[in-house]
Amino acid sequence: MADELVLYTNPRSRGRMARWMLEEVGQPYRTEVLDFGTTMKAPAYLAINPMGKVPALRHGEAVVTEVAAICAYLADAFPQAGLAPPPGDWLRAPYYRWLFFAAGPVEAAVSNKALGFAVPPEREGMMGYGSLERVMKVLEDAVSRAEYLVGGRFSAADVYIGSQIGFGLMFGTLEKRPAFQQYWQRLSARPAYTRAREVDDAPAAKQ
Ligand SMILES: N[C@@H](CCC(=O)N[C@@H](CS)C(=O)NCC(=O)O)C(=O)O
Repeated sequence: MADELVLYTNPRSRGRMARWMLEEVGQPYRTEVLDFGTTMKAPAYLAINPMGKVPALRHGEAVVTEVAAICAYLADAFPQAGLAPPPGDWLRAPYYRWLFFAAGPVEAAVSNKALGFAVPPEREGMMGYGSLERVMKVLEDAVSRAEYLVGGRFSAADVYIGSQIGFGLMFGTLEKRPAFQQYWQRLSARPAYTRAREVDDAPAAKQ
């Protein structure tokens, strides 16, 4: 039997991003829903993710946490889905770049803004993301250049950056720039995204 894929999640979490990626991959998987504060902090789950956060993914013996890492892992584990440039391809460079840019600078800049923190100009040099404005400009340029981020082809980098943009637009933590809205409109029309959203929005997902 093939190694089982298990998504540990809660429908009100970044686990939605990981589910979208799983739907893009198209392999069978099972879901375990955890409750904030109870099962998410219980020893059984802390053995999977000591951060006590979702999502996490188990694939046979392998455990991976952090949404960006889950997206990258799945793309490599199931190359037939065509969601990453193959190792050795030069497109691997922009692919890594946008995945890590979203997990680091974008996530930090948007979270700090949501908490009302702005980097004092004289400290921008020591902050990994510099300033929110700089990050937003780079992100805007990246999603405006072509239909997709890497080599004109949809990849796991689009799932992750697209998810960050989709969440940001939905929760008002991201400025509604036309480039973000157009990119998100394209991505959210994907059948895999719709399937993932329907599963997470179904009443059963909340139990
Ligand atoms: N850096 C993590 C963030 C995970 C995260 O913060 N998950 C939130 C839900 S969106 C969570 O599990 N919060 C519960 C808690 O911290 O107690 C990732 O990318 O997966």
